[in-house]
Amino acid sequence: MPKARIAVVFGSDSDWPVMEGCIAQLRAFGEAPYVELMSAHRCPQRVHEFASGAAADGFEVIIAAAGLSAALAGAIAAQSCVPVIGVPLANGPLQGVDSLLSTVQMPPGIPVACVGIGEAGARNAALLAIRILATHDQKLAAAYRGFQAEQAKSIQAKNESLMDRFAR
Ligand code: RP5
Repeated sequence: MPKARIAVVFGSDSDWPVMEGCIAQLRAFGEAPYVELMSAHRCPQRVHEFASGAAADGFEVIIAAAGLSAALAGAIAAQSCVPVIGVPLANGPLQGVDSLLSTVQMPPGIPVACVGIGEAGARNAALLAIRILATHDQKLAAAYRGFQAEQAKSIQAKNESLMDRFAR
């Protein structure tokens, strides 16, 4: 089995219903990610081990998702040179605004690429990871162009149907 190039980590099993979509999107491009539950606050030692070994372990992109006071993406970025995509999750009374700000407001010198809150963000994180790998993987780049063409076709079809109903 080829080694995973992408790692998807998240803070709790309660994050799974959203992160399932991220993993499905990666698999749609033939990428089988490494997946692990880890928490910056609840198991910081494991996060340290994972982040400090991530480059040597062959990971090219890390997707890190968490809710509430979301420190996971930042904690990993602080201890690794692998690009980190943070996914803020809406797992609390502030509906993800807390995790969005925690993930996106990194201090200078520790970059995290933060996507939007929740399901759309989780899916975009997968697509961004694919784009990063596609910079040096021609097959993946071609698959991504196919995905974009399909997306454009679907919008065109929806527009046609709208025109049929309202504008013609
Ligand atoms: C965060 O706290 C997790 O990422 C999760 O979104 C949130 C709640 O975790 P649980 O209490 O459901 O385990 O660290």
